[in-house]
Formats: sequence, C-alpha cells, structure tokens
Amino acid sequence: MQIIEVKVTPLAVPDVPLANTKGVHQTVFLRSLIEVVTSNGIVGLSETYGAKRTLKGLNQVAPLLEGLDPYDLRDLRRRIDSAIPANRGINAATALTDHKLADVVYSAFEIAMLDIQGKSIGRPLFDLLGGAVRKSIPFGGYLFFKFAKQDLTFGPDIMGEVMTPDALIEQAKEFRGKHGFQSWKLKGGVLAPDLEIETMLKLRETFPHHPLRIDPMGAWTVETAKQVVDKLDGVLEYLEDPCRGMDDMARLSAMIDMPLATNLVVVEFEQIIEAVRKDAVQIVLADHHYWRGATGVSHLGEICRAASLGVSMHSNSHLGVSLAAMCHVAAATPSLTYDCDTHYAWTTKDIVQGGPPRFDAGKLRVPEGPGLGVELDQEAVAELHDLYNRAMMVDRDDTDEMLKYVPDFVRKVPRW
Ligand code: GKR
Ligand code: MG
Repeated sequence: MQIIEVKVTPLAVPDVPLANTKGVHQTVFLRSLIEVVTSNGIVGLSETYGAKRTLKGLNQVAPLLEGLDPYDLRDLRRRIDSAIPANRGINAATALTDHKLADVVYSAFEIAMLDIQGKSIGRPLFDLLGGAVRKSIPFGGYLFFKFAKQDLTFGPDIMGEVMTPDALIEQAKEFRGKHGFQSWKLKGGVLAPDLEIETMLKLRETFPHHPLRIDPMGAWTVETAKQVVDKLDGVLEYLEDPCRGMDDMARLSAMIDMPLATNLVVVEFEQIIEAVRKDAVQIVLADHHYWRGATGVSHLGEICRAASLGVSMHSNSHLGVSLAAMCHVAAATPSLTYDCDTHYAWTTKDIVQGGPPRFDAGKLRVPEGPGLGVELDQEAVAELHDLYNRAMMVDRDDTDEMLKYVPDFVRKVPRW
C-alpha cells in the first residue's frame, strides 16, 4: 500500500464575533481538509489550520508524499523536514505564540496516515495509540464575550451581544441546556479584570459544582494576575495563560498555589524542560494540530506524567474531522484528565456525514468506526470550499476585525 494522491482543500466556515484579548473572530474561520488516497483505494482524512502559511506548507509537502508507505511515520517526517526549514512558523510575527510549520504539517498528515492505518486493519484510531482509557470524552463549555454580528453575508449570528457578566451567564445557561456541559472555560482578557472576576463568581454561583477556568491569553501583568488569583481563590480549577511569557508565568507561579495552565508558553517538547526548571506552569494543553499529531500528544502525555504536570486539551475553531481526532487522542491519553476544550458548540456547519455529533451531558462518544470513524459529506465540503473562494480571506486577523467593532481599539498584551 502506497500513497498515490494527496488533496488539500481550503475551507471557510461561517463564524461569529467571539472576543479575545487580540481582537475578535472574523466572519469566517479558515480550515484545510486533507484527503490522502492510497494505491488500494483507502482515503485518509485530516483537518488543520487554513491560514496562508499552513496552507502553503501543506501544498508544498503534498506532492512529496507520493509513494510513501502510510505506516511509515518516520519517512513522513523525513520528507517534511527536507522540504520545510526548521525555523519557519505558521503565525504572524505579532502572534502571542508560534508553532513550527514542519510540526503542523506533520501533525496534519500524521492523522490522515493513522486514519488510513485504522481503515486498512479495521480498527479505530485510538487502538493505534495503545487503546482507549475512556470512550466517552468530557468537553467543557467554551464561553466568549462577543459582539452582535454586523456583517451577516456569510452566516447568521449566535446569541447576539454578550458583553456583561450577566449576559455571559445566560450564554452558559443556553449551552448547558443544549449540550449539558459540566465545566466551563471563559475566554478572558476582554473586559476589565474586575468584570471578569465578577463573571467567574457568577458562574460559580450558577454552577456550584462545575470546574471553572479563565484564559486571558497573557492580558494581565503579574501584579494584576496576583490580584485576580486572590479574589478567585478556591473558585478556579486552573488559570490559563494569565501572563505573557515563561518568566512572568514563573514569577506568578512562585506567588500562588492555584495551578497555571498554558497553550502559549509550552507548545514544543523543548519548552517543557524550561517550564519544569522554572516551575512556570503545572498543566500543559495538548493539541494534536501542533504537538506532532496524535502520537506526539501520546508522548506529551507520558512526559507530563513523568514530570508531574497535568494535561488538558486546547482548541481552535474547527470542524468534525478535527473533533473526531480530538476524541481519539483524548481517549488514548491516560494523563489527559481535565475536560477538553472545544469551539465546536460555536460551529454551525460541518463536513462530516450524519450531522453534528451530539453532546450528552457535555460528553462525546469516540467514533468506533475504523480510523477516525468519520466520512465526508462531499456536498458540504464543496459548499465550504466555495465560501473560501467567496470570502477572499487568507489569514486570521482578529485585531483588524476588532476595528470594525471598536474603531479605536489598540492591541496591547498585557493590557491590564
Ligand atoms: O478562538 O479566540 C479564540 C481563542 O482565543 C483561540 O484562538 C485560542 O487559541 O482557545 C485558544 C486558547 O485557549 O488560547
Ligand atoms: Mg489558551
């Protein structure tokens, strides 16, 4: 069995103006769909980022995969490393973190190759990772302050404006009613810290037994973060990326008992060593889209276990192929004991057959079919590819979008 064809399809998916400290989501989010075809007719699927640097890297590597044995992940890595310089990243220089393009491209094709492997032997992907320790994956409700969407050209709004603590509680209640989430993450760094503290205290009152987290993405100075921690002592399960950079995270960590989590300062294996040495974080967010695929997250899980670090799961806006991969990865990573993040509750269109998977009490069953266990709805793929062509957007720029809502917005991290 050899790879004979690789197809990379850029997609745009209607989005709503979810706010974060950098700005706000654009009218669409971008994804890439990967289909890898083998000589015996198996098609391996994968989904990853769709912005221009990632797309260019995927397209650069795609023709080089011809003749590759889908079981040979080492050869996949060799081919990618020979094509993509090790220092090239996927994000703009102004981003709060970056991921190596070679890792992101490897991650994308690795999932497609694992999908092929699973399909060729008739076993679910989690079995290729050592088996499932859980088959029902708990996800947390991902809460965002947001604007009422101004431009409805590519899709409707969801829930209108949510810019106060009370409105945010209503958002959580709506998600609770629809998906049954049993834990919550607030994307912070949007309102002044006192208002975000008030929001977390109101969430605590509304859901007395649910784990709570807030992620201001580096929006607070160490001093501000310390004040927030004092006021939310005993309220949060963990605090995600309160400060920007490893050293500020370490400074804060030394002052508090609350566990700190990150998807900004530890995003590569090499950074784990520095983080442990400085005791900068206690929980690392896994994400198969950049931690060298599903096998990479397995390795991350073991390293974190050995270093007494907790493991949670990071998310970006995504479709059902990624969601399936996230479920398999979570199923097969024993040390991933926290509820996973997902933006999926905000996703209104999908490309997988059978309609959106249903959360039951915030949990999703891992697909049991071979490989990822999902099949494409080609009509839906064509629709989102057409939207990609119509939207004429090739990069994510939350700050630029924010200027449409707040014309004098100035991006500043940390802000408070
Ligand atoms: O979707 O606005 C967003 C998030 O801020 C996302 O881009 C982050 O990567 O959810 C992510 C996080 O945990 O930092
Ligand atoms: Mg985060």
